[in-house]
Amino acid sequence: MAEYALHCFAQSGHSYKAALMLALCDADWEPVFVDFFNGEARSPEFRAVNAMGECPVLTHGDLTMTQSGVMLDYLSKQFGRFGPATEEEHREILRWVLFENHKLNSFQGIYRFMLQFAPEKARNEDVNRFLKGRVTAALAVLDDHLKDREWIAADRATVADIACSGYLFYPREEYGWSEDERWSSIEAWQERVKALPGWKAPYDLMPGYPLGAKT
Ligand SMILES: N[C@@H](CCC(=O)N[C@@H](CS)C(=O)NCC(=O)O)C(=O)O
Repeated sequence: MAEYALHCFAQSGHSYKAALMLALCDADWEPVFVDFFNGEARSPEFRAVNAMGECPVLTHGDLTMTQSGVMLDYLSKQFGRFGPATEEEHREILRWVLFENHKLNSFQGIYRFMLQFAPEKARNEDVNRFLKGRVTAALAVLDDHLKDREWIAADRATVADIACSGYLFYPREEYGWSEDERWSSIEAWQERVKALPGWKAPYDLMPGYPLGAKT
């Protein structure tokens, strides 16, 4: 049995943040597949693990954690990696973790879900246009922030970079972006993230891709 277990599924960008952190820290961890698209996250068994009914869930010994930001904070302390060096950095990291959770990854996740996975009868062009607008606005904020800096919250990679990675390393096609919808500073930053030792793409870290596959 591995030291850390992460309840997750391949299409979950929120889970990817924790999975990526574990990979970058070279942790002894294993994914526990959650059959999200068949309703497992709504089952009483899963609610007993996470009353919020969300992935990811991280277990470490007797400890069970939910919310990716909490996991990143915990793991940064466990491994002494990607954390803040000063109180100011701590505030800056927290600022970006809150932003990604509320404005970036929340809308990116829902937008992609509506495009790729929602049942036909739930799909709605107006809703998609609204979601795309929210995602685009959040990406513009991040892109502008990265215009003249290498990393999001410090002079090196921190959990803010890992948190913002959530949905950004899924294939572009999944969002239906056209070729001219580009964010050059984000894309340059993505190359730096990819160069971190141990980096892997979401579908190489978590089970359930392609849809229907468990491993
Ligand atoms: N704020 C949470 C968001 C987690 C989240 O929304 N996870 C999705 C999967 S990617 C989920 O389980 N959604 C279920 C739902 O919203 O009912 C975090 O950062 O961990």
